[in-house]
Amino acid sequence: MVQTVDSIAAVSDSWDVARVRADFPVLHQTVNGKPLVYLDNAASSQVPQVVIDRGSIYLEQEHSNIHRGVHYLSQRATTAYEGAREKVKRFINAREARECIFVRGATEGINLVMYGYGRKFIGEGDEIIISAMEHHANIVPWQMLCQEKRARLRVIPMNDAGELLLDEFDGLLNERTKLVGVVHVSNALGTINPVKEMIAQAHKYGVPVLVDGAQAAPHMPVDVQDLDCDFFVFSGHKMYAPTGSGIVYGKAELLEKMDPFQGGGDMIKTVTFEKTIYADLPNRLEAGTPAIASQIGLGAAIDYLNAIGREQAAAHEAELLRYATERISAIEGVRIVGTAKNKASVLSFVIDDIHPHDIGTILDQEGIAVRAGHHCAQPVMQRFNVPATARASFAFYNTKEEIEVLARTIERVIEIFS
Ligand code: 7TS
Repeated sequence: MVQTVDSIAAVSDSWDVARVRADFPVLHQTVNGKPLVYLDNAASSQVPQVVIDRGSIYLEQEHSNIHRGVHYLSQRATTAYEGAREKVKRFINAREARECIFVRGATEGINLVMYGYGRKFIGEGDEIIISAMEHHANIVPWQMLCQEKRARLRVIPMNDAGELLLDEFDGLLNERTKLVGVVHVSNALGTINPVKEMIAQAHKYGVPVLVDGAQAAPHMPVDVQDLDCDFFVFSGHKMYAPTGSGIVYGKAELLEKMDPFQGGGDMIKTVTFEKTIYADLPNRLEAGTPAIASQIGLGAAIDYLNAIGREQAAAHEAELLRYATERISAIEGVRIVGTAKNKASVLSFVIDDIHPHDIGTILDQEGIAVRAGHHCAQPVMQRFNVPATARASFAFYNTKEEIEVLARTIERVIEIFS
């Protein structure tokens, strides 16, 4: 039977992790003969049945192109797609749905802002500020822009715990600063940055701020009006939706000033060989046929998160992080990378004399999925003087028992190598 969000009872006071796990078919399998322990949620989280079913409904009953058909199926697909945009609007508390632009993910979102806003409003001698803990997705596009425009990239440093130095940030802001790009939650360290304060700091200089919310949107309530951010991007596949879904939120007045990222169908009012008049928001920034099924899935994932209770989910994840930090940092030879006071859902660690890839491989043999590598944040690795880390990242469906399995397997890894 097809599951709908209405059929999911809200999980109340105490977090019923077994109940929530039952919603995720992928979790119930063995890997290398062991029950899967999925702790790579920062790379991609799993998809609940209700989201899978919503995708199937689209493919079985609604599949057609949006915005252009007068026929029944196209109207149903358009209603579902635009309905998903409304859900996103409420999810991040945007003022208007047209401020939510569908993209393939955070990377495409940041590139959209770079092309549409950066290339138009940032020039020679201007400065862009990012932080020392950005994912490559929030570094490379700005480097490309700086190279093209002869602008300068400046970097907010961090301390040994992985916390940004806000006094240094203040010192970097000046009349040449044209944009700040900062990650809300670091994927490599787990640090939750005080983005609201940073945005207020930047706004004193009239500088717009892009927040990379790829690791924040799945784990904490986000209110773009309260943050007063100018742009906010996230990926659906890290928040229980399919790959190919994601959002750039932008304040309407900024999105309206931007050049289109791509030209093509669905983003125009009229086209002649002499001139094209672009469509209004959001269409002018969404050229071509989008990932309709994926974005509808994002809408269903938002419904799911609302149904299970985002705050209780976040509280459970905070407890998992607390428990994992205490248990794993107590193992001799393990060092946690990223010890900020304010952290979310990510535990990066290294073990003396054992390469993280070896740790990841042995954990995999035991059915445990973690990520080992630089996490697309090589400057973070350089800052902490490690080639890579092993990273366990938690979702609300993980359990303390899984963390115990992880901890015991880490102890075995150390034994094997000693
Ligand atoms: N920003 C942050 C903070 C991220 O963690 C990621 C992906 C991205 C941007 C890019 O997102 P995408 O969906 O466009 O690829 N981070 C990770 C990770 O930590 N492991 O795999 C992907």
